[in-house]
Amino acid sequence: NFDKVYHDLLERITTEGSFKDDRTGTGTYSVFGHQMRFDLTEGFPLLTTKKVLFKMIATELIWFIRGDTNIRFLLEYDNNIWNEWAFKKWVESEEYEGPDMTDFGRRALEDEDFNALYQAEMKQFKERVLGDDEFSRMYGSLGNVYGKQWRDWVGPDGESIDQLKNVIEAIKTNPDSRRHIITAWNPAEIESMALPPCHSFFQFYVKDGRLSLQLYQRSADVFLGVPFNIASYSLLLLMVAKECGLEAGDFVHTMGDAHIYANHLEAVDKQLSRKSFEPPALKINTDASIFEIDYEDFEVVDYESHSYIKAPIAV
Ligand code: UFP
Repeated sequence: NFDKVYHDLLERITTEGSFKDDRTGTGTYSVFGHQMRFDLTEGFPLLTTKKVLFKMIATELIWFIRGDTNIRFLLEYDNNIWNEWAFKKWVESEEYEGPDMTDFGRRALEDEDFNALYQAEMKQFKERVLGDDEFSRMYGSLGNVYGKQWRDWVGPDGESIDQLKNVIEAIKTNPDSRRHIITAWNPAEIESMALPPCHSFFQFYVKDGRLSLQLYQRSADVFLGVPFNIASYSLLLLMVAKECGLEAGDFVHTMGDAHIYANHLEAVDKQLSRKSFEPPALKINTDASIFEIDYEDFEVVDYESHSYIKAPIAV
């Protein structure tokens, strides 16, 4: 049961986790080192004890696969998950002349008047990224985040390395290899990223016609981020398996700092009190290559879930 694997992690952190300060100033309960395993022959691990928005996950993954690092593509699908990071770069830039947005994440939660101001500023920002090419190039871009590293890692002589393409080729021609690795953690470019990669490094493994994938996630916001990360990498595994003519096996999710933000504890209790449903299935209705699959080609079949649970994101 996929939900149980996740609930076990929530329970482990709420019982064993120790309080730890963090970069955002929110405070977390945290454990170091945890592993979950999802057998994709049993279904698609979209959690059912709260509603998880598949569209956000799928459009973000397609964005990574295409090597895109500008939030414009996401905004075109009404996907707002990366907005805060781009917005942060904008309001901290020389060019920004609007009201002071320092610490906007926390202040928007605490101060209604400020929140109204922030919402208006964010709305304008999104409109400009969507409508103004020059502005979008400057401020819609998140720097050298996942898509860039997966598809266009720049080597020591300026050459471009397409990790995703290389790994797919290697899985096809040399399935037993122990080097099927993609890394987004590029130490030379951490400075130029809006957010250093959380899901940093992953490896594929082929056995008996099945492809498995293990992810190392250095930092895991277990309530808000992890349900997305599970579905995202499971979807990637399904896509790569299809591309290579293999069945999908296990998604293995290994975490470093696995934490629950102090202001998510109530939401966690609520989710833990819910009973799970059967997991949905995921269909890819196209024979297009992994590099051309569109959001519209995916179909989530029989997804029954409890309602969405809202919780503040720590920026
Ligand atoms: N985070 C996730 N998953 C993601 C993502 C971010 O859990 O896919 F992009 C969380 C982890 C952490 C915060 O709470 O975002 C990043 O902060 P830091 O860089 O300080 O670890």
